[in-house]
Amino acid sequence: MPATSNVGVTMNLAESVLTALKDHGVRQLFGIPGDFALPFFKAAEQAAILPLYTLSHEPAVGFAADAAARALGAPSVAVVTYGAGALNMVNSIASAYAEKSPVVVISGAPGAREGRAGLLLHHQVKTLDSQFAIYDEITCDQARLDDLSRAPQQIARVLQSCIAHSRPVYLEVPRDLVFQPCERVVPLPPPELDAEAVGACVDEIMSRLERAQRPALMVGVEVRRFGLEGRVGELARRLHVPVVTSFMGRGLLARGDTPVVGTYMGLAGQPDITHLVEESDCLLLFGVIVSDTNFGVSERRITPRSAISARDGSVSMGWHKYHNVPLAALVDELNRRVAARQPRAEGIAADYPRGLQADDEPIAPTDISRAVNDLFARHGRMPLASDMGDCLFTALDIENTELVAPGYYATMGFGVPAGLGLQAAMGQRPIVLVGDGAFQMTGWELGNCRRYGWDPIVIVFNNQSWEMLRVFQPESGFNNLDDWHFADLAVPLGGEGVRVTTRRELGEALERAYQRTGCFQLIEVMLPKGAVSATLARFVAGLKKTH
Ligand code: TPW
Ligand code: MG
Repeated sequence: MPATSNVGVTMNLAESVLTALKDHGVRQLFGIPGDFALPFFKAAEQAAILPLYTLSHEPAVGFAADAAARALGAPSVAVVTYGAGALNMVNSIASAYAEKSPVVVISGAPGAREGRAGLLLHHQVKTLDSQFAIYDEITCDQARLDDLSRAPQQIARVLQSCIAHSRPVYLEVPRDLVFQPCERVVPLPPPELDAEAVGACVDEIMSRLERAQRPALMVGVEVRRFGLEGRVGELARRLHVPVVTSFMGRGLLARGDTPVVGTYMGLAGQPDITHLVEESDCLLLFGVIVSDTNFGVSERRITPRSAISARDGSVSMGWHKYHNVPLAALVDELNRRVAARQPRAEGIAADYPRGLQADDEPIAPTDISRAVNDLFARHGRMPLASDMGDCLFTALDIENTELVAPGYYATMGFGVPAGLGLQAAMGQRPIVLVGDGAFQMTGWELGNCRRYGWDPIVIVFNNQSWEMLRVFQPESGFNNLDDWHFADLAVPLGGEGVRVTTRRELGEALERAYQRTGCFQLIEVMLPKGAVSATLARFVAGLKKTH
């Protein structure tokens, strides 16, 4: 190490990491400590550079950080201990990777000398590198901060990758270096643009658009991840094209003034929206993850001949590809070339159920969307966090509002912790939609609301069943679940709960939950067996056909 490298040092390694995180847009930390991470947690608490929220189980830590990152369009952090902690979080980070959410994983690790002692350490799997290798597979950049002179550059590189790719990254912090002196991280400039590639690509898009009779724009998750909603909305108005979201992109542009026709769901969706997309002769796909859940249910699929797909830093058009054209650069150049025009009146509009009957009939999933739409009409929209299961398909029948959901990777257990992450990040009260099966996985995390003052409204779809699986395979008895009486758990966990079985009770419970702030409100909605949303039934039928 050159003798001068630490001149002017005023911080330790943990402070260097935390300051860099803040400089890169991070607003909070979620975590669970363990002995390998105790020094880092101590440093984080002492330095108070970012607020720290501890939860109960690592999958929830990953989901909460993921949701916060999605909501803010900026990296968010999950801090865990080595082995048992970090490996417990693998599924959540895999999900964030698949769905392009910029989560920074910070794991404590054995100290530099501990590894050399020749003894097996607790929490060690095969070798001391096993965890790094596992995380290599589910993050886009990694570093082990075991050399204080290199650490600042490594941190800068890893955080730049996190933002540039909008994917998770991994930092391993040896516990004996946490309080060692380290220089401040100097953020790297964004990667350089190839202006010629962008120009050529936009030339070709413009000439295709000029020839097109029925252009359309589908927006996907990257539009939010790269903070482009305003600029893409502006472009849609200039181009005069109708805008739909992908399944994963549901909730995009909800904050702006560009009208969104609805969400493309192929066979499972509203037919006029499906036709608008599939009959387009110039379909712009901006940041859309091409997956079976986004496209597998399509009637005719989307053909490369008519689609222009911009994602992962490149643009595919017809059968060729422009590399090095990030979505932001593409949108900016298009906005520069297209003159402003009046917004287009599309004639198609998503049809959301409204007007819940206050009667004694049993509740169907659509009644839940009806009740939420009515609530929004009375009091304004709220952000939503949804789990996987019929609750997600029901969410599609709720007005276009901020939504975080695992629409592509489709992991269960996301809903409740994501709701906590949303509230921590946005400071706004969310509604959580979650099935009984998923609530069994991570519902306990609600017990963390009281000490942080979070007060989400949680709607549990209790059909005493893994109902989505039953739709796939009706003959199997293992999809029956027991009745756990979730509403009765609310008080001991620090909230309030009510079980509802009729539409009147549902409407009243939701209004009451809205009025009662300051602690979480759990509404356990009892659904008759077999009552599924029409969208789920069509979605599963569509997926089954493609298998
Ligand atoms: C972590 C597989 C997909 S949907 C489903 C399972 C088990 C049933 C969900 O039951 P729930 O909702 O929550 O009661 P509903 O509406 O269907 O009744 N493990 C994980 N993720 C997934 N996706 C599964 C298993 C699955
Ligand atoms: Mg269920």
